[in-house]
Formats: sequence, structure tokens, C-alpha cells
Amino acid sequence: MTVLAPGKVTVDVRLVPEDLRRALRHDARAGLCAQPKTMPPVWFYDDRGCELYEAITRTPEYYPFRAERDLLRRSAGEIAEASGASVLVELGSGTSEKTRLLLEAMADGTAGLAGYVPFDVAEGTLRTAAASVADDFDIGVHGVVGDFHEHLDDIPDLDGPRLVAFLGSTIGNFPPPQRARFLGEVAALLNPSDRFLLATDLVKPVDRLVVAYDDAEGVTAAFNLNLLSVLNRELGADFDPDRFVHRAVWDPDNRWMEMRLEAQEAMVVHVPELDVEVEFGAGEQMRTEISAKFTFDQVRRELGAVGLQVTGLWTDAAGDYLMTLARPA
Ligand code: AVJ
Repeated sequence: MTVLAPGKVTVDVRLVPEDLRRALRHDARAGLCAQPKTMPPVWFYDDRGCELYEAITRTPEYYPFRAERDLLRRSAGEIAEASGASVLVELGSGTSEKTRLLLEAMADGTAGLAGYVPFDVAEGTLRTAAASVADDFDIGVHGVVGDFHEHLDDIPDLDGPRLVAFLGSTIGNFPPPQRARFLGEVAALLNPSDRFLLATDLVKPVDRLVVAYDDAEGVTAAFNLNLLSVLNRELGADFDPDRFVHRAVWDPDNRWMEMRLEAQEAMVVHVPELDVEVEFGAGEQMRTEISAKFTFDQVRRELGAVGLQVTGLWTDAAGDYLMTLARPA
């Protein structure tokens, strides 16, 4: 157990840029050679991709970002009290912007706020966020730069009951087997007094879902197509983004939105860093993201399957978005 000095920042780096390059080469080799072709969504988020995602959150059609913010504005106080926690661990912390609503609620609550543990792949963003939270809240911050499919074990076991939060409905981006494994690893991390807070987007009418992933202004299309620029820059590939179009499709059986990039004509793409040539047929689609939508029951079931018991549920005023608090059973 460690106690963090107020205002002090520590960062453990478990992932360096070379690890990320190796992971991208691995994912691209597997995904571009697969049938159907697929790329994991994590590679959207270079600097341009992060900018485009922020622009998506400002489109009128993309409701999940605002729904989560409304939910936290409405219920962060209740969530903080129900958690009983004095340390916040945040998986995929990013800029820690919405986290501040939870941190403020914890600081104002009965248990008080003793520390923050941001966990993210992006070292620069994490360091900036860690410093500003340590400063603004006068608490100790112990960041971990890592991948949440590999380095959850490196999360420090700080004094005080912890609230482990996974916001942003990022869980929806994991394919089901990976989602189950991830939830199992989170469960294994929790001490008996720790709690887990999971944000999920809820199933809703298809027309709203589809436009949320295919806004009229074309910001989501640009975000999706930016993946090809990432592959060009990082792997020396020669994708022509003008010859692909963005598609957003609802899969009713799996209850997830899919983003795809569709080749407008037959072509061969060269990827020198992988030493492969990738053939696309006219109209061939590559899947670039799944974004699963949940029901209350499904969340309860999936948490139950890894030994976590639901102790609280909150939605935004419109009932579009869900936060679930759970404890080791
Ligand atoms: C950042 C994971 C919440 O799945 O909705 C936005 C990303 N993709 N528009 C999502 C995204 C297309 C997003 N999350």
C-alpha cells in the first residue's frame, strides 16, 4: 500500500512508442489480410483523429458524449457517495476532462478525495492531465501509461477504497470475447471495498443510432477515413482516401453500430513496412469499429458473469446512457 503526497505526480511507463508501433504492425498485418478485412478502432486516435473525435462530440447527431456529461452533472454526487471511495482509478483517462465531475463530487463527499490514478496509452496527454489534476485538487496522482488489455496489473494498490471507472462507453468498442476478458481482469483487480463504475450507451431506435455515426456534416466520415492516413504515415502505405467512403451500419443481431470503409473501385494497396500488397474488390468493405449498445439486463449479466454484483444504476435525463456501479460479489 502506498500513500500519495498531496500535489505529487508519479507516472509509471509500461508502454513506449516502439511497443505501439509493433502493435500497429501486428494489427494491420492481421486485419488487412483477414477476410473480411478489419482494423481495431484504437488506431483512429492520432493527433488529427483526436481532433476529429472532439469535433464529432460537437455534432448535433452524436448524443453519447453529451448524455454522459449530463449524467455526471446530474448524478456524480450520488455515484461518489454510493461508491464510498476516496481514490479514483480511471481506465482510458485521456484528457481527464469529464473525470473532473467525479473528482469534484468525491472531494465534496463523505469519504473525501485522496488520490487519482489515470491509466492511458497516451503518455503526453496523461502527463498533462495528471499535473493539472494534482494541482487543481491538491491530491497525489499516480499515473500508469499502459494498454488495458495488458497492464491492468500495474495499477497501484493505493490506500483507501478505490473507485475504478471506465467512462466514455469505450467498452462498446471491444469485441465480445475481449470485453469478457477485460471485465474479468477488472474484477480480479478489485479489493472487497473497491467499486467498479462502467459507462455504456443504451440500445435505442436505429435512426438515431445511424445518424450519430454518420453526421450530416461528414465529421464522422473524416474521422473514419483518417485511419487510412494513419496507415499511410506509420506503415508507408499508399491508401488513397478519396477512393473510399464511410459507412455506418446497425447490426441488429449483435446490437452494435459498425463503421466501415468501402472501396469505390478495385485496387491494390502497397504496405511496404509489412511487405504486403492488399487487394480490394470494388465495393469491398473493411470494418474499422464496433460500438456496442447495451440493455440494463445485459450489463447486469456480463458483470455477474465475472463475479461483480450491481449496486447502483444511473441514466441521463433522456434515458439514453447508463452508468452502473458494481462490487465484488
Ligand atoms: C469514443 C468509443 C465513445 O464508439 O461512440 C464516435 C467513438 N466512433 N463516432 C463511440 C466514435 C464514431 C466512440 N467512443
